[in-house]
Amino acid sequence: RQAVFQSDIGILLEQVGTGKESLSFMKRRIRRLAAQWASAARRQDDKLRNHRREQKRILVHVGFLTEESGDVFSPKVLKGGPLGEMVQWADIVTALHVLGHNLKISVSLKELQGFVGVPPGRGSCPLTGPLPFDLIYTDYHGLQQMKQHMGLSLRKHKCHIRVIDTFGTEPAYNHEEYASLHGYRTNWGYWNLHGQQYMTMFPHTPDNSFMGFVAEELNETERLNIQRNKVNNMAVVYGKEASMWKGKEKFLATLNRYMEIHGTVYYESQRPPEVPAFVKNHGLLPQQELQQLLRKAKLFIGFGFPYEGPAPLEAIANGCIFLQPKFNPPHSSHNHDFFRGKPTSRKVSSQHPYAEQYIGRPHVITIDFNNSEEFDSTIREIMSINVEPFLPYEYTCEGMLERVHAYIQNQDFCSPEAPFPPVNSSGAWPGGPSGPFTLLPNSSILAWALNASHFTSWPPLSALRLLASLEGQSCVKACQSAELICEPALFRFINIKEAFSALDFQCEGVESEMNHHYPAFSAEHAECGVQQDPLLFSCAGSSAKYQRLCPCRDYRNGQVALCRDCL
Ligand code: U2F
Repeated sequence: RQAVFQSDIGILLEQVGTGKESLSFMKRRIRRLAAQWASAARRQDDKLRNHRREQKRILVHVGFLTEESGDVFSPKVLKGGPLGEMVQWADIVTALHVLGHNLKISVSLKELQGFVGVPPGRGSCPLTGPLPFDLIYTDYHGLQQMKQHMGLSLRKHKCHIRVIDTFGTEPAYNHEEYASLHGYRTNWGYWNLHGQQYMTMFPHTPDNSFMGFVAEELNETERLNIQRNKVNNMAVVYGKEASMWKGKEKFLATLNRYMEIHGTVYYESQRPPEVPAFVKNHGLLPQQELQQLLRKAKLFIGFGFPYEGPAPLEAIANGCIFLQPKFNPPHSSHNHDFFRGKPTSRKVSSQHPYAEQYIGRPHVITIDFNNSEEFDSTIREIMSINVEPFLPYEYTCEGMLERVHAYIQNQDFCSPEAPFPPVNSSGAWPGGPSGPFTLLPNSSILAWALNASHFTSWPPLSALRLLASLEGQSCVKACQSAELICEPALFRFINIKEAFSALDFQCEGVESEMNHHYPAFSAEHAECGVQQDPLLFSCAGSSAKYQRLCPCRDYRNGQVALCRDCL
Protein backbone atom coordinates (compact mmCIF):
# COMPACT_ATOMS: atom_id res chain seq x y z
CA ARG A 1 0.00 0.00 0.00
CA GLN A 2 1.19 3.48 -0.89
CA ALA A 3 1.62 5.84 2.07
CA VAL A 4 -0.32 9.11 1.88
CA PHE A 5 0.91 12.32 3.53
CA GLN A 6 -1.32 13.40 6.41
CA SER A 7 -1.30 16.81 8.04
CA ASP A 8 -4.07 16.35 10.58
CA ILE A 9 -2.37 15.68 13.90
CA GLY A 10 -5.52 14.85 15.91
CA ILE A 11 -4.91 11.10 15.99
CA LEU A 12 -1.23 11.55 16.71
CA LEU A 13 -1.96 13.66 19.79
CA GLU A 14 -4.28 10.96 21.10
CA GLN A 15 -1.67 8.31 20.49
CA VAL A 16 0.96 10.17 22.46
CA GLY A 17 -1.25 9.80 25.54
CA THR A 18 -1.34 11.61 28.85
CA GLY A 19 -0.28 11.39 32.46
CA LYS A 20 3.33 12.57 32.32
CA GLU A 21 4.89 15.99 32.06
CA SER A 22 7.16 14.68 29.29
CA LEU A 23 4.15 13.67 27.19
CA SER A 24 2.50 17.06 27.74
CA PHE A 25 5.73 18.77 26.64
CA MET A 26 5.82 16.65 23.49
CA LYS A 27 2.18 17.37 22.71
CA ARG A 28 2.63 21.11 23.14
CA ARG A 29 5.54 20.91 20.71
CA ILE A 30 3.59 18.83 18.19
CA ARG A 31 0.70 21.30 18.28
CA ARG A 32 2.95 24.33 17.99
CA LEU A 33 4.80 22.97 14.96
CA ALA A 34 1.77 21.43 13.23
CA ALA A 35 1.41 24.18 10.61
CA GLN A 36 5.10 24.04 9.78
CA TRP A 37 4.92 20.25 9.31
CA ALA A 38 1.81 20.61 7.16
CA SER A 39 3.39 23.00 4.70
CA ALA A 40 6.54 20.88 4.55
CA ALA A 41 4.33 17.85 3.82
CA ARG A 42 2.75 19.66 0.87
CA ARG A 43 6.15 20.42 -0.61
CA GLN A 44 7.50 16.90 -0.10
CA ASP A 45 4.29 15.44 -1.51
CA ASP A 46 4.93 17.36 -4.72
CA LYS A 47 8.55 16.27 -4.86
CA LEU A 48 7.92 12.62 -4.09
CA ARG A 49 4.81 12.19 -6.25
CA ASN A 50 6.48 9.66 -8.51
CA HIS A 51 8.34 7.77 -5.82
CA ARG A 52 7.41 4.44 -4.35
CA ARG A 53 6.31 5.13 -0.79
CA GLU A 54 5.20 1.92 0.79
CA GLN A 55 3.14 2.32 3.94
CA LYS A 56 4.91 0.62 6.86
CA ARG A 57 3.56 -0.69 10.14
CA ILE A 58 5.68 1.13 12.70
CA LEU A 59 5.97 0.76 16.46
CA VAL A 60 7.59 3.55 18.46
CA HIS A 61 8.56 2.38 21.95
CA VAL A 62 10.11 5.19 23.99
CA GLY A 63 12.05 3.17 26.56
CA PHE A 64 13.46 6.01 28.66
CA LEU A 65 9.94 7.28 29.42
CA THR A 66 8.70 3.96 30.81
CA GLU A 67 8.24 3.51 34.56
CA GLU A 68 10.09 0.21 34.21
CA SER A 69 13.29 2.04 33.28
CA GLY A 70 12.84 4.50 36.15
CA ASP A 71 11.70 7.44 33.99
CA VAL A 72 14.07 9.97 35.53
CA PHE A 73 13.38 12.57 32.83
CA SER A 74 9.64 13.23 33.18
CA PRO A 75 9.77 14.72 36.72
CA LYS A 76 12.46 17.17 35.56
CA VAL A 77 10.65 18.57 32.54
CA LEU A 78 9.55 21.67 34.45
CA LYS A 79 12.73 21.86 36.52
CA GLY A 80 15.47 22.47 33.99
CA GLY A 81 16.16 18.79 33.18
CA PRO A 82 17.08 17.56 29.71
CA LEU A 83 14.47 18.25 27.05
CA GLY A 84 16.54 17.46 23.96
CA GLU A 85 15.44 13.84 23.90
CA MET A 86 11.76 14.85 24.19
CA VAL A 87 12.19 17.37 21.40
CA GLN A 88 13.60 14.62 19.19
CA TRP A 89 10.97 11.96 19.98
CA ALA A 90 8.16 14.48 19.42
CA ASP A 91 9.64 15.25 15.99
CA ILE A 92 10.22 11.59 15.13
CA VAL A 93 6.63 10.55 15.80
CA THR A 94 5.38 13.61 13.92
CA ALA A 95 7.56 12.85 10.89
CA LEU A 96 6.41 9.20 10.80
CA HIS A 97 2.79 10.27 11.17
CA VAL A 98 2.99 12.99 8.52
CA LEU A 99 4.69 10.58 6.09
CA GLY A 100 1.51 8.52 6.38
CA HIS A 101 2.72 5.36 8.06
CA ASN A 102 0.65 3.15 10.28
CA LEU A 103 1.92 4.15 13.69
CA LYS A 104 1.61 2.77 17.23
CA ILE A 105 3.24 4.51 20.19
CA SER A 106 4.15 2.88 23.48
CA VAL A 107 5.58 4.42 26.65
CA SER A 108 5.12 1.44 28.98
CA LEU A 109 5.97 -2.21 29.08
CA LYS A 110 2.30 -3.12 29.09
CA GLU A 111 1.64 -1.21 25.89
CA LEU A 112 4.73 -2.74 24.31
CA GLN A 113 3.56 -6.25 25.13
CA GLY A 114 0.07 -5.49 23.88
CA PHE A 115 1.36 -4.19 20.56
CA VAL A 116 3.81 -7.00 19.82
CA GLY A 117 1.33 -9.65 20.88
CA VAL A 118 2.93 -11.07 24.02
CA PRO A 119 0.03 -12.21 26.24
CA PRO A 120 -0.31 -10.06 29.40
CA GLY A 121 1.03 -11.65 32.57
CA ARG A 122 3.46 -13.78 30.61
CA GLY A 123 6.18 -11.20 30.67
CA SER A 124 9.14 -13.22 29.56
CA CYS A 125 7.24 -15.45 27.17
CA PRO A 126 8.85 -15.09 23.76
CA LEU A 127 6.88 -13.78 20.84
CA THR A 128 6.33 -16.85 18.70
CA GLY A 129 4.27 -15.58 15.78
CA PRO A 130 5.39 -13.14 13.11
CA LEU A 131 6.26 -9.63 14.20
CA PRO A 132 3.26 -7.39 13.50
CA PHE A 133 5.56 -4.46 12.57
CA ASP A 134 7.92 -3.62 9.72
CA LEU A 135 9.91 -1.19 11.84
CA ILE A 136 10.40 -0.57 15.54
CA TYR A 137 11.94 2.69 16.74
CA THR A 138 13.17 2.51 20.31
CA ASP A 139 16.16 3.46 22.47
CA TYR A 140 18.71 1.52 24.53
CA HIS A 141 16.28 1.20 27.45
CA GLY A 142 13.59 -0.09 25.11
CA LEU A 143 15.99 -2.55 23.54
CA GLN A 144 16.78 -4.00 26.96
CA GLN A 145 13.08 -4.32 27.71
CA MET A 146 12.45 -6.07 24.42
CA LYS A 147 15.24 -8.49 25.13
CA GLN A 148 13.79 -9.30 28.52
CA HIS A 149 10.21 -9.50 27.43
CA MET A 150 10.38 -10.83 23.91
CA GLY A 151 12.98 -13.41 24.84
CA LEU A 152 14.91 -15.18 22.16
CA SER A 153 12.74 -13.94 19.35
CA LEU A 154 14.45 -10.54 19.51
CA ARG A 155 17.37 -12.09 17.64
CA LYS A 156 15.04 -13.07 14.83
CA HIS A 157 13.41 -9.65 14.60
CA LYS A 158 16.47 -7.53 15.26
CA CYS A 159 16.81 -6.27 11.69
CA HIS A 160 13.53 -4.33 12.05
CA ILE A 161 14.79 -2.31 14.99
CA ARG A 162 16.12 1.24 14.94
CA VAL A 163 17.72 2.64 18.08
CA ILE A 164 17.47 6.36 18.77
CA ASP A 165 20.84 7.02 20.31
CA THR A 166 21.65 10.65 21.07
CA PHE A 167 25.45 10.54 21.07
CA GLY A 168 26.04 7.57 18.78
CA THR A 169 27.53 4.07 18.95
CA GLU A 170 30.70 3.13 17.13
CA PRO A 171 31.05 -0.31 15.50
CA ALA A 172 33.89 -1.44 17.79
CA TYR A 173 31.59 -0.94 20.80
CA ASN A 174 28.56 -2.50 19.12
CA HIS A 175 30.23 -5.82 18.36
CA GLU A 176 29.84 -7.92 21.47
CA GLU A 177 32.76 -10.30 21.05
CA TYR A 178 35.14 -7.67 19.68
CA ALA A 179 34.19 -5.13 22.35
CA SER A 180 34.84 -7.67 25.11
CA LEU A 181 38.18 -8.74 23.68
CA HIS A 182 39.53 -5.29 22.89
CA GLY A 183 38.34 -3.10 25.76
CA TYR A 184 35.33 -1.48 24.09
CA ARG A 185 32.75 -2.97 26.43
CA THR A 186 30.40 -0.38 28.00
CA ASN A 187 27.04 -0.32 29.72
CA TRP A 188 25.27 0.42 26.48
CA GLY A 189 26.87 -1.17 23.43
CA TYR A 190 27.29 -4.82 22.38
CA TRP A 191 23.96 -5.38 20.63
CA ASN A 192 25.50 -6.59 17.36
CA LEU A 193 23.25 -4.41 15.25
CA HIS A 194 24.31 -2.80 11.99
CA GLY A 195 25.90 0.53 12.85
CA GLN A 196 23.31 2.32 10.77
CA GLN A 197 20.48 0.92 12.86
CA TYR A 198 21.55 3.44 15.49
CA MET A 199 20.13 6.87 14.76
CA THR A 200 21.65 10.00 16.26
CA MET A 201 20.59 13.53 17.09
CA PHE A 202 23.35 15.16 15.03
CA PRO A 203 25.41 13.67 12.18
CA HIS A 204 28.16 12.69 14.64
CA THR A 205 29.60 9.73 12.76
CA PRO A 206 28.42 8.30 9.45
CA ASP A 207 28.69 4.84 11.05
CA ASN A 208 25.26 5.64 12.44
CA SER A 209 22.26 7.08 10.63
CA PHE A 210 21.49 10.70 11.29
CA MET A 211 17.90 11.07 12.51
CA GLY A 212 17.93 14.64 13.84
CA PHE A 213 14.96 16.80 14.83
CA VAL A 214 13.60 20.13 13.63
CA ALA A 215 13.77 23.78 14.63
CA GLU A 216 11.33 26.58 13.97
CA GLU A 217 11.30 28.11 10.54
CA LEU A 218 10.56 31.74 9.82
CA ASN A 219 8.41 33.37 7.17
CA GLU A 220 9.46 36.57 5.42
CA THR A 221 7.58 38.87 7.80
CA GLU A 222 9.11 37.19 10.82
CA ARG A 223 12.57 37.52 9.27
CA LEU A 224 12.07 41.22 8.70
CA ASN A 225 10.71 41.74 12.19
CA ILE A 226 13.65 39.93 13.71
CA GLN A 227 16.10 42.11 11.86
CA ARG A 228 14.23 45.21 12.90
CA ASN A 229 13.95 44.25 16.58
CA LYS A 230 17.39 42.80 17.30
CA VAL A 231 18.95 44.30 20.39
CA ASN A 232 22.68 44.53 19.78
CA ASN A 233 23.68 44.36 23.40
CA MET A 234 21.39 41.57 24.56
CA ALA A 235 22.78 38.14 25.39
CA VAL A 236 21.02 34.93 26.46
CA VAL A 237 23.00 32.31 28.36
CA TYR A 238 22.65 28.64 27.31
CA GLY A 239 21.82 26.61 30.39
CA LYS A 240 18.48 26.04 32.08
CA GLU A 241 19.94 24.42 35.18
CA ALA A 242 21.87 26.45 37.76
CA SER A 243 24.79 23.97 37.84
CA MET A 244 25.57 24.88 34.22
CA TRP A 245 26.49 28.40 35.43
CA LYS A 246 28.80 27.26 38.20
CA GLY A 247 32.28 28.75 38.09
CA LYS A 248 31.45 31.07 35.18
CA GLU A 249 31.44 34.33 37.18
CA LYS A 250 34.50 35.70 35.39
CA PHE A 251 33.02 35.31 31.90
CA LEU A 252 29.69 36.66 33.05
CA ALA A 253 31.35 39.72 34.55
CA THR A 254 33.26 40.43 31.32
CA LEU A 255 30.16 39.92 29.24
CA ASN A 256 28.22 42.18 31.57
CA ARG A 257 30.58 45.04 30.75
CA TYR A 258 29.17 45.08 27.23
CA MET A 259 25.80 43.40 27.23
CA GLU A 260 22.60 42.92 29.15
CA ILE A 261 22.54 39.26 30.18
CA HIS A 262 19.40 37.14 30.23
CA GLY A 263 18.96 33.62 31.54
CA THR A 264 16.25 30.96 31.60
CA VAL A 265 17.37 29.11 34.70
CA TYR A 266 14.90 27.07 36.65
CA TYR A 267 14.47 28.18 40.27
CA GLU A 268 12.11 27.33 43.08
CA SER A 269 11.70 30.46 45.16
CA GLN A 270 15.01 32.31 45.20
CA ARG A 271 17.58 33.23 42.60
CA PRO A 272 20.08 30.36 42.42
CA PRO A 273 23.46 31.49 43.86
CA GLU A 274 25.23 30.50 40.63
CA VAL A 275 23.32 33.19 38.73
CA PRO A 276 24.71 36.70 39.48
CA ALA A 277 22.33 39.50 40.42
CA PHE A 278 23.06 41.47 37.23
CA VAL A 279 21.51 38.66 35.15
CA LYS A 280 17.87 39.00 34.23
CA ASN A 281 16.63 35.50 34.92
CA HIS A 282 13.26 34.61 33.38
CA GLY A 283 13.06 31.16 34.95
CA LEU A 284 12.52 28.16 32.73
CA LEU A 285 10.38 29.32 29.82
CA PRO A 286 7.92 27.46 27.62
CA GLN A 287 9.61 26.77 24.26
CA GLN A 288 7.55 29.39 22.52
CA GLU A 289 8.58 32.15 24.93
CA LEU A 290 12.22 31.12 24.67
CA GLN A 291 11.90 31.65 20.90
CA GLN A 292 10.62 35.18 21.50
CA LEU A 293 13.58 35.96 23.73
CA LEU A 294 15.99 34.57 21.14
CA ARG A 295 14.42 36.74 18.46
CA LYS A 296 15.47 39.85 20.34
CA ALA A 297 18.88 38.66 21.50
CA LYS A 298 22.07 39.13 19.52
CA LEU A 299 24.17 36.57 21.33
CA PHE A 300 23.50 33.07 22.65
CA ILE A 301 26.44 32.02 24.77
CA GLY A 302 27.34 28.53 25.98
CA PHE A 303 29.74 27.80 28.83
CA GLY A 304 30.51 24.18 27.91
CA PHE A 305 27.48 22.23 29.10
CA PRO A 306 24.99 20.85 28.02
CA TYR A 307 26.70 19.16 25.12
CA GLU A 308 25.15 18.95 21.68
CA GLY A 309 21.60 20.05 22.44
CA PRO A 310 18.91 21.58 20.22
CA ALA A 311 18.95 25.08 21.72
CA PRO A 312 21.92 26.50 19.71
CA LEU A 313 20.16 25.60 16.45
CA GLU A 314 17.03 27.37 17.68
CA ALA A 315 19.09 30.43 18.59
CA ILE A 316 20.85 30.53 15.21
CA ALA A 317 17.51 30.03 13.45
CA ASN A 318 16.29 33.12 15.27
CA GLY A 319 19.22 35.24 14.18
CA CYS A 320 21.51 34.95 17.21
CA ILE A 321 25.22 34.40 17.03
CA PHE A 322 26.20 31.33 19.06
CA LEU A 323 29.44 31.79 20.99
CA GLN A 324 30.91 28.65 22.52
CA PRO A 325 34.12 27.32 24.06
CA LYS A 326 36.57 25.23 22.11
CA PHE A 327 37.69 22.11 24.00
CA ASN A 328 41.42 21.58 23.91
CA PRO A 329 41.99 18.69 24.42
CA PRO A 330 38.63 17.53 23.11
CA HIS A 331 36.19 15.87 25.52
CA SER A 332 35.42 12.18 25.08
CA SER A 333 34.54 8.99 26.93
CA HIS A 334 38.22 8.66 27.79
CA ASN A 335 38.58 11.94 29.68
CA HIS A 336 35.14 13.27 30.71
CA ASP A 337 32.62 11.91 33.15
CA PHE A 338 29.60 12.83 31.08
CA PHE A 339 30.76 10.70 28.14
CA ARG A 340 32.34 7.94 30.23
CA GLY A 341 30.62 4.62 29.51
CA LYS A 342 29.03 5.89 26.30
CA PRO A 343 29.75 3.52 23.39
CA THR A 344 31.91 5.91 21.40
CA SER A 345 35.45 7.33 21.39
CA ARG A 346 34.31 10.36 19.42
CA LYS A 347 36.27 13.50 20.24
CA VAL A 348 34.00 16.41 21.04
CA SER A 349 35.93 19.49 19.97
CA SER A 350 33.59 22.12 21.43
CA GLN A 351 30.27 22.35 23.24
CA HIS A 352 28.48 21.88 19.93
CA PRO A 353 30.69 20.38 17.21
CA TYR A 354 27.85 20.36 14.66
CA ALA A 355 27.43 24.12 15.06
CA GLU A 356 31.19 24.55 14.86
CA GLN A 357 31.83 22.34 11.83
CA TYR A 358 28.64 22.43 9.78
CA ILE A 359 27.54 26.01 10.41
CA GLY A 360 30.52 28.08 11.54
CA ARG A 361 31.04 31.81 11.16
CA PRO A 362 29.34 34.25 11.16
CA HIS A 363 26.55 32.31 12.95
CA VAL A 364 28.81 30.29 15.22
CA ILE A 365 32.02 31.44 16.85
CA THR A 366 34.13 28.89 18.69
CA ILE A 367 37.02 30.24 20.76
CA ASP A 368 39.30 29.48 23.68
CA PHE A 369 37.40 31.04 26.60
CA ASN A 370 40.55 31.10 28.71
CA ASN A 371 42.10 33.66 26.42
CA SER A 372 40.47 36.72 27.99
CA GLU A 373 41.66 39.10 25.30
CA GLU A 374 40.10 36.98 22.57
CA PHE A 375 36.93 36.57 24.61
CA ASP A 376 36.65 40.30 25.10
CA SER A 377 37.30 41.24 21.49
CA THR A 378 34.89 38.56 20.22
CA ILE A 379 32.06 40.04 22.29
CA ARG A 380 32.77 43.44 20.78
CA GLU A 381 32.90 41.94 17.31
CA ILE A 382 29.56 40.20 17.83
CA MET A 383 27.93 43.49 18.78
CA SER A 384 29.12 45.08 15.59
CA ILE A 385 28.21 42.46 12.97
CA ASN A 386 24.84 41.66 11.47
CA VAL A 387 23.79 38.10 10.82
CA GLU A 388 20.68 36.67 9.24
CA PRO A 389 18.65 33.87 10.79
CA PHE A 390 19.91 30.54 9.49
CA LEU A 391 18.67 26.95 9.68
CA PRO A 392 20.40 24.10 7.83
CA TYR A 393 17.96 22.33 5.48
CA GLU A 394 18.45 19.01 7.33
CA TYR A 395 16.90 20.60 10.44
CA THR A 396 13.79 21.89 8.65
CA CYS A 397 10.59 19.82 8.62
CA GLU A 398 10.99 19.29 4.90
CA GLY A 399 14.57 18.11 5.32
CA MET A 400 13.60 15.71 8.08
CA LEU A 401 10.68 14.30 6.07
CA GLU A 402 12.94 13.79 3.07
CA ARG A 403 15.60 12.01 5.11
CA VAL A 404 13.25 9.79 7.12
CA HIS A 405 11.38 8.89 3.92
CA ALA A 406 14.66 7.87 2.27
CA TYR A 407 15.69 5.70 5.23
CA ILE A 408 12.33 3.98 5.50
CA GLN A 409 12.12 3.12 1.83
CA ASN A 410 15.77 2.20 1.25
CA GLN A 411 17.56 0.99 4.37
CA ASP A 412 17.25 -2.76 4.60
CA PHE A 413 19.02 -4.75 7.30
CA CYS A 414 16.84 -7.85 6.87
CA SER A 415 17.59 -9.18 3.37
CA PRO A 416 20.81 -11.12 2.99
CA GLU A 417 23.34 -9.14 0.95
CA ALA A 418 24.39 -10.43 -2.44
CA PRO A 419 27.93 -11.83 -2.12
CA PHE A 420 30.70 -9.55 -3.25
CA PRO A 421 32.89 -9.97 -5.27
CA PRO A 422 30.46 -11.68 -7.62
CA VAL A 423 32.36 -14.83 -8.53
CA ASN A 424 30.64 -17.06 -11.06
CA SER A 425 30.52 -20.85 -10.99
CA SER A 426 34.02 -21.20 -12.45
CA GLY A 427 35.43 -19.03 -9.64
CA ALA A 428 36.22 -16.08 -11.94
CA TRP A 429 34.74 -12.59 -11.87
CA PRO A 430 32.19 -11.87 -14.53
CA GLY A 431 33.78 -9.47 -17.03
CA GLY A 432 37.33 -10.83 -16.89
CA PRO A 433 40.27 -10.64 -14.50
CA SER A 434 39.80 -7.01 -13.44
CA GLY A 435 36.32 -7.80 -12.29
CA PRO A 436 33.34 -5.59 -12.82
CA PHE A 437 35.22 -2.33 -12.26
CA THR A 438 36.76 0.29 -14.41
CA LEU A 439 39.25 2.27 -12.38
CA LEU A 440 39.44 5.93 -13.18
CA PRO A 441 42.50 7.53 -11.59
CA ASN A 442 41.86 11.04 -10.45
CA SER A 443 44.74 12.24 -8.28
CA SER A 444 44.47 10.17 -5.11
CA ILE A 445 40.76 9.58 -5.50
CA LEU A 446 39.63 6.75 -7.68
CA ALA A 447 36.14 6.66 -9.00
CA TRP A 448 34.96 3.11 -9.31
CA ALA A 449 32.55 2.81 -12.15
CA LEU A 450 30.66 -0.41 -11.92
CA ASN A 451 29.44 -2.04 -15.06
CA ALA A 452 27.62 -4.88 -13.37
CA SER A 453 24.12 -3.62 -12.88
CA HIS A 454 23.00 -6.47 -10.63
CA PHE A 455 24.39 -4.73 -7.56
CA THR A 456 21.61 -3.01 -5.84
CA SER A 457 22.86 -1.06 -2.93
CA TRP A 458 21.75 2.05 -1.11
CA PRO A 459 23.40 4.49 -1.41
CA PRO A 460 23.96 3.36 -4.99
CA LEU A 461 27.38 2.10 -5.95
CA SER A 462 27.72 4.95 -8.43
CA ALA A 463 28.24 7.25 -5.43
CA LEU A 464 31.35 5.39 -4.28
CA ARG A 465 34.72 7.18 -4.25
CA LEU A 466 37.60 5.10 -2.96
CA LEU A 467 40.20 6.89 -0.88
CA ALA A 468 43.17 5.95 1.30
CA SER A 469 43.50 7.67 4.65
CA LEU A 470 46.79 8.89 6.05
CA GLU A 471 48.36 6.82 8.80
CA GLY A 472 46.49 7.50 12.02
CA GLN A 473 43.59 9.09 10.19
CA SER A 474 40.01 7.79 10.33
CA CYS A 475 37.82 7.42 7.28
CA VAL A 476 35.56 10.11 8.74
CA LYS A 477 38.46 12.57 8.44
CA ALA A 478 39.89 11.18 5.18
CA CYS A 479 36.59 11.57 3.33
CA GLN A 480 35.98 14.95 4.94
CA SER A 481 39.28 16.27 3.65
CA ALA A 482 38.11 15.47 0.11
CA GLU A 483 34.76 17.18 0.79
CA LEU A 484 33.05 13.81 0.81
CA ILE A 485 31.55 11.70 3.56
CA CYS A 486 32.40 8.17 4.66
CA GLU A 487 29.65 5.70 3.73
CA PRO A 488 29.73 2.46 5.75
CA ALA A 489 27.15 0.76 3.51
CA LEU A 490 29.75 0.80 0.70
CA PHE A 491 32.61 -0.79 2.68
CA ARG A 492 31.76 -4.23 1.40
CA PHE A 493 32.60 -3.20 -2.15
CA ILE A 494 36.13 -2.10 -1.30
CA ASN A 495 36.98 -4.92 1.08
CA ILE A 496 38.84 -6.77 -1.71
CA LYS A 497 42.43 -7.16 -2.92
CA GLU A 498 41.70 -5.18 -6.09
CA ALA A 499 40.97 -2.09 -4.03
CA PHE A 500 44.50 -2.16 -2.60
CA SER A 501 46.10 -2.34 -6.03
CA ALA A 502 43.81 0.40 -7.29
CA LEU A 503 45.37 2.63 -4.63
CA ASP A 504 48.88 1.42 -5.49
CA PHE A 505 49.42 -0.47 -2.26
CA GLN A 506 51.73 -3.42 -2.86
CA CYS A 507 50.61 -6.23 -0.58
CA GLU A 508 53.30 -8.67 0.51
CA GLY A 509 50.59 -10.60 2.24
CA VAL A 510 46.85 -10.35 2.66
CA GLU A 511 45.24 -11.24 5.95
CA SER A 512 41.61 -11.45 6.84
CA GLU A 513 40.82 -10.52 10.41
CA MET A 514 38.24 -9.06 12.75
CA ASN A 515 39.67 -5.58 13.13
CA HIS A 516 37.64 -2.38 13.07
CA HIS A 517 40.40 -0.61 11.10
CA TYR A 518 40.16 -3.02 8.19
CA PRO A 519 40.29 -2.83 5.22
CA ALA A 520 43.66 -1.16 5.80
CA PHE A 521 47.30 -1.19 4.71
CA SER A 522 50.17 -1.50 7.12
CA ALA A 523 53.29 0.09 5.62
CA GLU A 524 55.59 -1.46 8.20
CA HIS A 525 54.87 -5.02 7.07
CA ALA A 526 53.56 -4.19 3.60
CA GLU A 527 50.52 -6.11 4.68
CA CYS A 528 46.98 -5.68 3.43
CA GLY A 529 44.18 -6.43 5.86
CA VAL A 530 40.65 -7.21 4.81
CA GLN A 531 37.72 -7.21 7.17
CA GLN A 532 36.30 -10.53 8.22
CA ASP A 533 33.14 -9.34 9.93
CA PRO A 534 30.94 -6.77 8.13
CA LEU A 535 29.58 -5.58 11.50
CA LEU A 536 33.03 -4.12 12.18
CA PHE A 537 33.19 -1.89 9.12
CA SER A 538 33.84 1.44 10.80
CA CYS A 539 34.27 4.97 9.49
CA ALA A 540 35.40 6.12 12.93
CA GLY A 541 38.35 3.83 13.66
CA SER A 542 41.90 5.14 13.34
CA SER A 543 45.31 3.78 14.22
CA ALA A 544 48.88 5.00 13.73
CA LYS A 545 49.69 1.56 12.30
CA TYR A 546 47.34 1.75 9.35
CA GLN A 547 46.37 3.61 6.25
CA ARG A 548 42.72 2.81 5.93
CA LEU A 549 40.73 2.14 2.76
CA CYS A 550 37.73 4.43 2.82
CA PRO A 551 34.47 4.28 0.92
CA CYS A 552 33.52 7.93 0.51
CA ARG A 553 30.51 9.42 -1.23
CA ASP A 554 29.12 12.81 -2.14
CA TYR A 555 26.28 14.45 -0.20
CA ARG A 556 23.53 16.93 -0.81
CA ASN A 557 24.00 20.48 0.18
CA GLY A 558 22.36 20.83 3.62
CA GLN A 559 21.42 17.13 3.78
CA VAL A 560 24.56 15.23 4.62
CA ALA A 561 22.68 11.93 5.18
CA LEU A 562 21.80 11.64 1.51
CA CYS A 563 23.98 11.33 -1.57
CA ARG A 564 23.00 13.13 -4.76
CA ASP A 565 21.50 10.00 -6.30
CA CYS A 566 20.00 8.74 -3.05
CA LEU A 567 16.42 9.84 -3.67
C1 U2F B 1 20.95 18.30 25.64
O1 U2F B 1 19.73 18.38 26.33
P1 U2F B 1 19.12 19.72 26.83
O2 U2F B 1 17.69 19.55 27.12
O3 U2F B 1 19.97 20.20 27.96
O4 U2F B 1 19.26 20.65 25.53
P2 U2F B 1 18.99 22.17 25.32
O5 U2F B 1 19.70 22.48 24.07
O6 U2F B 1 19.26 22.96 26.55
O7 U2F B 1 17.43 22.36 25.12
C2 U2F B 1 16.46 21.44 24.80
C3 U2F B 1 15.18 22.21 24.60
O8 U2F B 1 14.83 22.93 25.77
C4 U2F B 1 14.05 24.04 25.39
C5 U2F B 1 14.69 24.50 24.09
C6 U2F B 1 15.25 23.22 23.48
O9 U2F B 1 14.47 22.75 22.40
O10 U2F B 1 13.70 25.12 23.30
N1 U2F B 1 14.04 25.07 26.43
C7 U2F B 1 12.86 25.49 26.90
O11 U2F B 1 11.81 25.02 26.53
N2 U2F B 1 12.82 26.51 27.87
C8 U2F B 1 13.96 27.08 28.30
O12 U2F B 1 13.87 27.97 29.12
C9 U2F B 1 15.20 26.62 27.81
C10 U2F B 1 15.21 25.60 26.86
C11 U2F B 1 20.84 17.21 24.65
F1 U2F B 1 19.80 17.48 23.80
C12 U2F B 1 20.61 15.92 25.31
O13 U2F B 1 20.60 14.93 24.36
C13 U2F B 1 21.72 15.66 26.33
O14 U2F B 1 21.39 14.55 27.11
C14 U2F B 1 21.92 16.88 27.24
C15 U2F B 1 23.21 16.76 28.01
O15 U2F B 1 24.32 16.96 27.17
O16 U2F B 1 22.03 18.05 26.49
